Amino acid sequence: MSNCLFCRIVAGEIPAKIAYEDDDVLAFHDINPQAPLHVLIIPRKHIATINDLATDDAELVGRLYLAAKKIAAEAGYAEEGYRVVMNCGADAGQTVFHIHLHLLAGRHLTWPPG
Ligand code: DGP
Repeated sequence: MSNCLFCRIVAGEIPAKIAYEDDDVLAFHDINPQAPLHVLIIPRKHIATINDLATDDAELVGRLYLAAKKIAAEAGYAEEGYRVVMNCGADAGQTVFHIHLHLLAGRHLTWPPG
């Protein structure tokens, strides 16, 4: 989708600091990091929200989590811990409508989130 910010990052039209990539998944550092490590993990394919997921996307979503695990481990946070979260919709704070996992690590994260 040409008007989707994250599709434009996938297309290389907007620069991003890449943390991980494969044929189907792209991960890049958040422009406004909320923790020492804050990476967004997205499918290359445009899916607007969790509400738009299809059964066939199940493996793809699993691969987003495997990418999060890999990035966290390579950054040295496997033992200390990290948070992986996906916002869905305006009330949850979703501002970019292309699904993305937030991977946050490197500080004590409180719960519940605000
Ligand atoms: P959410 O609020 O869950 O939709 O998260 C969207 C995130 O995207 C937010 O943490 C800031 C980040 N973001 C917005 N625009 C850009 C951008 O142009 N580049 C990068 N790297 N991150 C962005």
